[in-house]
Amino acid sequence: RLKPFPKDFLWGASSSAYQVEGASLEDGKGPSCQDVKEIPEGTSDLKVCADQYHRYKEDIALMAEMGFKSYRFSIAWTRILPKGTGEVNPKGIEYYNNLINECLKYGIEPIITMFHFDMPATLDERGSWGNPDSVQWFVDFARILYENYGDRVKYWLTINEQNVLTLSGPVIGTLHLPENCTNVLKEIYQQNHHMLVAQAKAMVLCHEMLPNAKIGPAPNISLVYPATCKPEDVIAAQNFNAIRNWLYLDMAVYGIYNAIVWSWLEENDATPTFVPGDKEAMKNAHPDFIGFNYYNTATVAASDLDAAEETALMGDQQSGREMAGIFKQVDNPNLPKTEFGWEIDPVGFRATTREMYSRYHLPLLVTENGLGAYDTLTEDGKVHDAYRIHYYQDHIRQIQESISDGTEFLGYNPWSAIDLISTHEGMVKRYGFIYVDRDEFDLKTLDRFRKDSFYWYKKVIASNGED
Ligand code: BGP
Repeated sequence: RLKPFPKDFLWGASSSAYQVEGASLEDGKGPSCQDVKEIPEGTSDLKVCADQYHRYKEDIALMAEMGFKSYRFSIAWTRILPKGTGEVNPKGIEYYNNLINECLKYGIEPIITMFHFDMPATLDERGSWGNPDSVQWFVDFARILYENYGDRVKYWLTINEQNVLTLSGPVIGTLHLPENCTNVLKEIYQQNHHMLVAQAKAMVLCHEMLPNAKIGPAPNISLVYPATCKPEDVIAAQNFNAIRNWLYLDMAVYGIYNAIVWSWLEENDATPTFVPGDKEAMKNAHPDFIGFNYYNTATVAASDLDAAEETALMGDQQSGREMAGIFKQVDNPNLPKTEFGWEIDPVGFRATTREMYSRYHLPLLVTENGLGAYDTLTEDGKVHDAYRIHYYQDHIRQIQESISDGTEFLGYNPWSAIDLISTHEGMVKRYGFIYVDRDEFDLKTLDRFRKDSFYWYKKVIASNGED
């Protein structure tokens, strides 16, 4: 009954510049908000990471050995523009030219994320996404990327996990609240609005400058389940689905604000301010596909908190979130968890993609999915990560189920190609097919080792998903 994967399916994996590259202030790179933020206690800083900046040739060769058809990576804004705007750094342009060419040498399609959590520190000081000028900063940066790489790069992603930034931005170190902020919700959704407009304008510009390129958003989309079939819980699930997921895709695809979110913002005096040109940009922007990250679903019940207790800003992606009267996140008793407490829900992957395809009718490109775990390197240089193989088997199977249900997929680029620094947990939480020999604070050799999942994924790709 299962349909095969499409012939040109983009099997690959993902990374982001600030988590994988290292060389954080080398060859003219300016600091980003990630370089100046307070590093969570007990975790590594971002100076060396997996050192991909110096070892990209070896890394791409290993990806080619696995048979990758694509590699999704991000461009560090401050490598290209050390101060965020103004002068271009030729060394930065050169690095990504080399990286792109290295991919193409092996027939690996580069998929470029333009913004992955690393706002230039100088622009951060000027208010980051809270500054209305941030729209133009981003569009100017996008133009430079299109001019320099557009002749070879076909797939573009705008902003990684804009929805996670909006829900938890300060936790990741990317969004900030101004001092003495009186309406947190309004401030955060104004920043979100700037990102939405910046994304829309970057999509329009991409289509103008590069008629053959394809561009899409890259939010983190996870279907929200009601905790029970109590109608109040169903309403709570619809609320969180709108706030967490559909706000971003309704805007990216249809250029409209989701009605449930908009009236919630209105009730809280928190609707964003539009400037002339915003509406037109939103209406004129049409993504070619939906890029999305998926780790797990969320489950919610009705919230009986009153507004006085409300926290507009949420914790990290996994912890119990509550918005007074709107929803309350609860554990799903049917789902196992990873060693780091993240629920594992492959069937929810199928459900999420069916829902997305039904709402938006655009091909889906998985830009992240994966299992963070404590891996161990044996003395003879092996990593036995059967748990990761099982995780991937289950999720890939559900993509095939979803394709058989009638959805359309462009590719699968899980997190991550190679071990890198996690957003909260440093180096101990590993995701890669390729092991990097370093500890949290001891850089050791930084040598690369093939995990068991490396050999397994190679077979999956060679058989186009049949393994
Ligand atoms: C996504 C981010 C990635 C990545 C991944 C895993 O939200 O886009 O940058 O880090 O999650 O998260 P973590 O590193 O916290 O385990």
